[in-house]
Amino acid sequence: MNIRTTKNWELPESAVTAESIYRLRNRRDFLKAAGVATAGLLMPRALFGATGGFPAKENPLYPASALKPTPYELVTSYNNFYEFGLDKDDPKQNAKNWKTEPWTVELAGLINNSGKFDVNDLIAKMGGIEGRVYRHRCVEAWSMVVPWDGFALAKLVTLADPKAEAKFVKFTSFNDPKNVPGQRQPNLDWPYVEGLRLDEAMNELAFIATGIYGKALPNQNGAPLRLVTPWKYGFKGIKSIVKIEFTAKQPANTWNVMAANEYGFYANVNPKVDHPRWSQASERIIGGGFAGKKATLMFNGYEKEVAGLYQGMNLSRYY
Ligand SMILES: Nc1nc2c(c(=O)[nH]1)N[C@H]1C(S)=C(S)[C@@H](COP(=O)(O)O)O[C@H]1N2
Ligand SMILES: [Mo]
Repeated sequence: MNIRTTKNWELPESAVTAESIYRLRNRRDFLKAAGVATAGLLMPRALFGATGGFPAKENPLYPASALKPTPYELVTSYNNFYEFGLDKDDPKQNAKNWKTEPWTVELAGLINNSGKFDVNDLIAKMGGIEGRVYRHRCVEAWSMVVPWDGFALAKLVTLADPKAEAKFVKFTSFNDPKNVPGQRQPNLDWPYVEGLRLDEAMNELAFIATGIYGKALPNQNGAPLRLVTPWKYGFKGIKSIVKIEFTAKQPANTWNVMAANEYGFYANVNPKVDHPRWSQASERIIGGGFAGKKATLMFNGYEKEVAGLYQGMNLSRYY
């Protein structure tokens, strides 16, 4: 983000697939895959709902009818994932053959139920997955709308069963420099880490995504599971999580370590608190063309759900 500017913040119109076309094609792919499966060939497990819980039922509180999702092609080709390169189209290319199955997530720290969980077992323990369409606002002043699949982070916190001393949740991404080219570069401190206050983690909006558009997360979007906190800037949404730890003290977060005057711990979307090098008052809508700009909303439009978490806090100081 403060390393260099991206060379292509917009893709050519030809790269955009209308959502209706996407849906049709997706259904056809699915039927084709199901046919192949009965023939006994090996297919990704997540396609069948045998694991992963697909297809997910849309949560009526966050429906696609309220926010128009950004086309699948853009959500999966315009990415920030510095482990796989600095340009927006690098992760799709460079993460293509990276192995994310099987995958284990460790629950640790100040909890009663610590241990290592296979991601598919974890999803089953969560009671499966649901669909939620959320706004996504990057600190770089662009935005998308993403139809996620996954489960409420609050459910995972409940499973972990925090002790009274636990006040924060720390998330850690994988460390795999052998297979991940960006981790052989010192662009950021690896592994990528993030954190939330425990009450933020318990908020109804905080979500662990395991899919988008009704199928498993592509690697470039943080397979097999990543955090989604739609009222915060995108960098809080740590990808490809291997460890979730409950702590008494506020954990470090990677972009804050990189440039503390530019990226805070809270990272709440706030049109009135500018980044030192650019305004946060408005945002470019990815896929919106030249006219695609809009005013940024307080807490990214989720004020009703989260404002109570920050009552009495100075949001310019705690940016
Ligand atoms: N591990 C890891 N997680 C990460 C990042 C990263 O570089 N590495 N980038 C963050 C940023 S800045 C954003 S905007 C979102 C982008 O998510 P998306 O590519 O699915 O839109 O992922 C976040 N999570
Ligand atoms: Mo971001």
